[in-house]
Amino acid sequence: KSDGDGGGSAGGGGGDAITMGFAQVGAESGWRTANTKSIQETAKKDGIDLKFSDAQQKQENQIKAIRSYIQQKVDVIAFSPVVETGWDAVLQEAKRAKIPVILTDRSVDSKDDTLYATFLGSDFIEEGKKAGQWLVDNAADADVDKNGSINVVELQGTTGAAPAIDRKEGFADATSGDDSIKVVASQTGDFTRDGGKKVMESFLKSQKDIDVVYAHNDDMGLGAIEAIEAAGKKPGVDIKIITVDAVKDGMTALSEGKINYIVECNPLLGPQLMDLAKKVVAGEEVPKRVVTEESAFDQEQATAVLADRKY
Ligand code: GZL
Ligand code: ZN
Repeated sequence: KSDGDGGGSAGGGGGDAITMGFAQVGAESGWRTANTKSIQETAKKDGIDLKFSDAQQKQENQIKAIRSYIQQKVDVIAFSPVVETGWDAVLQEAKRAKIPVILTDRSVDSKDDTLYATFLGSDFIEEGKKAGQWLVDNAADADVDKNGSINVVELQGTTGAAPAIDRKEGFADATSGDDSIKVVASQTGDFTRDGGKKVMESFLKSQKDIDVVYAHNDDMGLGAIEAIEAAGKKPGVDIKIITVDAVKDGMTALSEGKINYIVECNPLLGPQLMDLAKKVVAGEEVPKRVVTEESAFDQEQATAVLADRKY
C-alpha cells in the first residue's frame, strides 16, 4: 500500500542510518584487536549503527549473535566465521529474513554461495606460500646445524579455521620442491600467545633437532620465543622463526632479530567492509570476493616501517 504522500525515497535509502550486526570471533590475538578497532572506528565515522558481539572463539556464540541480529531485523549482518563448517542453517535463516550477509576475514565452506553477498579477506594460501618461499630461498641459513636437513615445527592456528587450514596448505605447497625441508611436528596453539608457548615447550622436549618454527600468527610466534629463551636458546639465531600477521609486537621482535620473516595479514578491513555494506543494502552489485592488499617483511624492512605501523 502506498504511504499516501507520494514523495520520499524508495526502499531503505534516505536519511535513516544503516544498522549492521557484527559477530566477531573473539579477542584472541593482536590481529583480532586491530581488526575490531578498525570495524568499530569506521562504523562510527561512516554513520553506521553497529551492533557488535565477541564470541570468545566459540561457534555457538557466533550463531546465537547472528540469530539475535535476525530477530532485531538489522539491515546487514557481517561476521568472521571462527571455523569453516556449520554455517548453512543460520545463513539460510538470514536469507529467508532477506538480510544480506557479508563474510569478512575468514570464510565458510558452504557450497551455496547465495548465502552471502561477498567475502572480504586475505588469501591465506598465498600467505602460507610466501612463508614457505622465504624458507626455500633461505634454506642454507635455516639449516642451523648444517646437517643437510631443515626440521620445521609448525604452530597451527585454530583447528578448522580457514587461515589455519590454508596457511598450512600454502606452506606445504611452497616447500614441497625442497626435500631437505621437513615438518617434523605440527599442532594447534589456537592463535594465542599462551597456546604457542605451551606447544613450543612440548616440541622442545620431544624434538631433538629443531631448525625452524613456522607459526600461523605472530602471537603464537611470540609465545614460542618465550619457550625458546627459557630453554636457553636464541630465537631467530639457534632456531629461525617465520610468522604471519605483522602486528606491532611481531614486527618489534622481527626488528630485534628474534623473528626472521613475517608475512603480513591486513586486519584493517573496516573501510572496505562499511563501503561494501552500504552498496549491498542499497541493492548494488558487489564482487563476490574482495582480496585484501598485504605484503611481507624481513628484519631490515620491519625496522624501516616499525615507527609508522598503525597496529
Ligand atoms: C587472519 C585471522 C587470524 C589472524 C590471527 O585473517 O583470522 O585470526 O592471523 C587471528 O592472529 O587470531
Ligand atoms: Zn637441523
